[in-house]
Amino acid sequence: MVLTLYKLDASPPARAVMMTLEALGIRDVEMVDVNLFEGAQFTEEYVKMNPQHTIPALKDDDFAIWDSHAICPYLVSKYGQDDSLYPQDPQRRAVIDQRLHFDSGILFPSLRATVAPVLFLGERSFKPEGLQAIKAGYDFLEKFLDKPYCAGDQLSIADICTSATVSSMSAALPIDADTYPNITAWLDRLSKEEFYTKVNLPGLQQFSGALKSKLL
Ligand SMILES: N[C@@H](CCC(=O)N[C@@H](CS)C(=O)NCC(=O)O)C(=O)O
Repeated sequence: MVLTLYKLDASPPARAVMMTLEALGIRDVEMVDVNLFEGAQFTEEYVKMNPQHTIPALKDDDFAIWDSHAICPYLVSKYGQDDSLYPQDPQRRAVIDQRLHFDSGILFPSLRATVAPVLFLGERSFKPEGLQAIKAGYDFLEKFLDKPYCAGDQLSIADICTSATVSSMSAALPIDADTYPNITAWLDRLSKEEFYTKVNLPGLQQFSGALKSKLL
C-alpha cells in the first residue's frame, strides 16, 4: 500500500485524519501540504483527484477519498488492528455515525463560516451570528457529553473528529469551564492521549496563531 495524505496541519479535519493515523499506529504515509493560503487546492491535478477541492484527501494506491468523516472510518476499517475506534456493533456504530454527522453538518460548518472570512477574505473580526452558531454547537455537545466520550464510554473516531473541530472553535470563542464542564473535562481527558498532544496541539497552535494575526 502507498498512502498519501493531502493536508495542512492547521486544518481541523486534516488533524482529525492525522490523529486517527497516529492512534492506529500508521506511520508510513506520505504527507503533502496543500497551501490553501496560496489557492493550491485549485490546481488541475488536485481538483481532478478531489473535485470538491478540500483538504484532507487521502490516496491509497489508486483509490482517492476525501472528507475526514469518510477517511477516518475507512482507515479504521481497512488498517485498524481492531475495531475499537469504530466498532462493528450496529448500535455503537450508529451513535458514532450520528456524532460524525453532527461534526460534519453542524460544528465544522459553523467554524468554517466564522473563521474563513478572517483567514482568507480580509475580515478583521468575527461575525456575531458565527459566534452564535458556535455557541449553539457547544450547547448541543455539552448535552451529548454525559459520558466520558462523545459516543459513550469508549474513545472513538467521533472524539477524534469532534475534538479537532471543537478545540479550533475555542480559538474563536473560548470554552467557559463553568458553562461547559462536560466539554472542558472531555478536552482535558483527550489531552492525556498521545495522538492528541502530538498531532492536534501543534496544528491547533498554528491555526490559532494564523487567526490571531488577522484579527484587529
Ligand atoms: N467536511 C470536510 C471539510 C473540509 C474542509 O472544508 N476543509 C477546508 C480546510 S479546513 C478546505 O479544504 N478549504 C478549502 C476549500 O474548500 O477550497 C472534512 O471533514 O474533510
